[in-house]
Amino acid sequence: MRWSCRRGRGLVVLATAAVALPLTATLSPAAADTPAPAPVATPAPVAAVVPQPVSQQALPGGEFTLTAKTRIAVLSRDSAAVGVGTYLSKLLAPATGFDLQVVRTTKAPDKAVVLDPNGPKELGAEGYTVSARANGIVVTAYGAQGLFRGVQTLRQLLPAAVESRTKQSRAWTVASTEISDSPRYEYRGVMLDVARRFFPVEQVKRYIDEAAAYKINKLQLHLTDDQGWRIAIDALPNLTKVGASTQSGFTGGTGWYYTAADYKEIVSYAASRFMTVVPEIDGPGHTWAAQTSVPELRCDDKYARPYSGFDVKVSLFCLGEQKQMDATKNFLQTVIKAVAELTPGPYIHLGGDEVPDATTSEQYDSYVKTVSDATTAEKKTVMGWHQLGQSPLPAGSLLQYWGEDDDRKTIGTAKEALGIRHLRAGAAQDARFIMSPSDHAYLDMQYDASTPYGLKWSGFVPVQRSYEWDPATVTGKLDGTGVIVPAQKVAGVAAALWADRAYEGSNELPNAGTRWPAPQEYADFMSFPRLPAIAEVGWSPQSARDWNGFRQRLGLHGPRWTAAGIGFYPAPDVAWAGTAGIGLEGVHTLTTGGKALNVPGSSTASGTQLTTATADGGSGQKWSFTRYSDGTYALVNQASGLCADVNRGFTSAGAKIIQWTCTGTPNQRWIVTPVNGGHTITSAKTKLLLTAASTADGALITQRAAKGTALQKWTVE
Ligand code: TNX
Repeated sequence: MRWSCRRGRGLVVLATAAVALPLTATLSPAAADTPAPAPVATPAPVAAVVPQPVSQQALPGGEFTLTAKTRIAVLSRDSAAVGVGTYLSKLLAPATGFDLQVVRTTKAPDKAVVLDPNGPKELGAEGYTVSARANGIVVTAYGAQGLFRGVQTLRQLLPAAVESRTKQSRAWTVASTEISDSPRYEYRGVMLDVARRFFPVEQVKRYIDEAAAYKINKLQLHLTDDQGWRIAIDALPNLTKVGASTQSGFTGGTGWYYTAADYKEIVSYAASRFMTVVPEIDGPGHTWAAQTSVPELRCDDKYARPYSGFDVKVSLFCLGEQKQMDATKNFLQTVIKAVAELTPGPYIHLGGDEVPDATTSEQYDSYVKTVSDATTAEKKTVMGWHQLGQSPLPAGSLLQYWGEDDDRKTIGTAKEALGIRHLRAGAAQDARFIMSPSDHAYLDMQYDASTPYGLKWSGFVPVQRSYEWDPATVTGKLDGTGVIVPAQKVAGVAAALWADRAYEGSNELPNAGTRWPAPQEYADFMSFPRLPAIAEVGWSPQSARDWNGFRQRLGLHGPRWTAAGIGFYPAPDVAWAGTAGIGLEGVHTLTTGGKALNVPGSSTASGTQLTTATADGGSGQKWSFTRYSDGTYALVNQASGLCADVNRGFTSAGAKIIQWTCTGTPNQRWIVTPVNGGHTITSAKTKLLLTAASTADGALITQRAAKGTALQKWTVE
């Protein structure tokens, strides 16, 4: 007896289950202009596993309780399988405070967590079963990789607090359940744009862990672009001396690249999470950084000046002159050889996207031939953006499709988009494909108007959009017909976190006051909850996926991310569990500079300017946050019932913040953004920040341009 989710009428459908499971209610979407009520989620009947397993059955019977004495028993001498046991023990240690012993044995002991890699071959490399009963848990797979995937599921069967990095005093129980699972697609990737924004090794490792928890198994590193070259190549020291000295918005760096040792460390850390690193060396466009370092690549033979800007299509190698073609060939052979030697995985991604419009097809073809020859010479598989499909490719190449609905709409018409024609040309060469449609899988697209970072050229991508698509039909027309890439040629999916606009206020170019979050902070906010959504698109059978079930299962992961310290976006379309994931809905005290946001004298008069004052616990200092469907908040004072308001919607810096009858107009909508150790509170209308004049009692509140100062950082309690 199994339960499963089906598409249709938007309800979680429960088949006859062994125990009565509460049916989760469908929540109606909030009307656009009224504050959305705080979503109420029913507690999960069984643990909410993401990605959704192929089958999951709740069983009667008691719970298993993990204690300090529980052993992790690995039924194998295989070091990779034992390694998964050690990984699990270390994973559980911080929150439980247990140092669980890992034993190798041939017989499953009682009351243990048993890892058995000797399951049937039919499970495949990544399939597994989890059988949890009161007297023990058994994870079975065909090899270590499947065990690792099963361990990620087991982790989600434990209470959310297990993700905490500090010891939590509580019972560690797992309800009786039976799970059987294997992936839809072999390739489930995520790309980090370390070229536009350099991610230090530690932050890459952390991201690997976050992604591996959702069974992502490929990490594409976008290592080269106009704004930076990030991988050391011994024979070409300028690439890191000069080419790595810029990022989008930064100049003068000396260490913004991975040494060979750094890169190896990333590769081996990823491998320990059964994740393959796919290095990307982009060209023939996106190559300005290379041209700052190797003048022979340029028609004028001169070093290009380092570029730290925000544009695309700004560069091309000199393709046409024999002398430069020879230099380019040498360069590519050197680079590809060095990267191939450092990369145990089968793929090298050659980019191929966004060349300047004037590029001829002869130039493009000649580049693709040179670089793909260099790649196959190293016995690596050619991967590239779907534009690469326009040129002849080696057999078995893998193309990454990043088109959007607007391209798909042209399929079969007289004016097919160029991208669609390139896609067709790639499909005609029998290439396999990874699906990264920009309007579903690009993590740098803004969720909604409140998103402080990223772009929206492919439209807003709320969580629902990142979830509701099918890799098998995403290269067809919107009605699902006219599919260009046949289903059997779809190798998987990949999310892509571009980082050319990884700063606050990214709808405009940055200025001196712009806040640049740490790469990890940017990555967390843009990836969670969308990366888990894309992970499920790649893993779970299409028939087992439905948005209404997903938004409730996903909502139960908010507390996990909170416990793990992942700074996620509490997106309004997810049914967050309890209070943990629902953002800031509820009543809060706001403090800055040690003083509380205050209506002087708890006045109920409309037009009273807000101040900060010594905290007194009174209702004049209590603010109820009510979220609108666009992700902004109304801030309602609890003494007056009036809303925080930019006086008459003035757009000038220095305008007063007053209280006024709540109207829901943009000058009463506030974008509340987590910043290190606090929040900024930005007017949705004016994009200026709620700012206290000083730390004095009665300091006046106005709106000011973002300066990153302490009096613009609010603690929300
Ligand atoms: C397009 S689509 C790019 C990147 C940008 C990204 C920003 C593609 C393969 N390339 O160069 O960073 O848009 O959204």
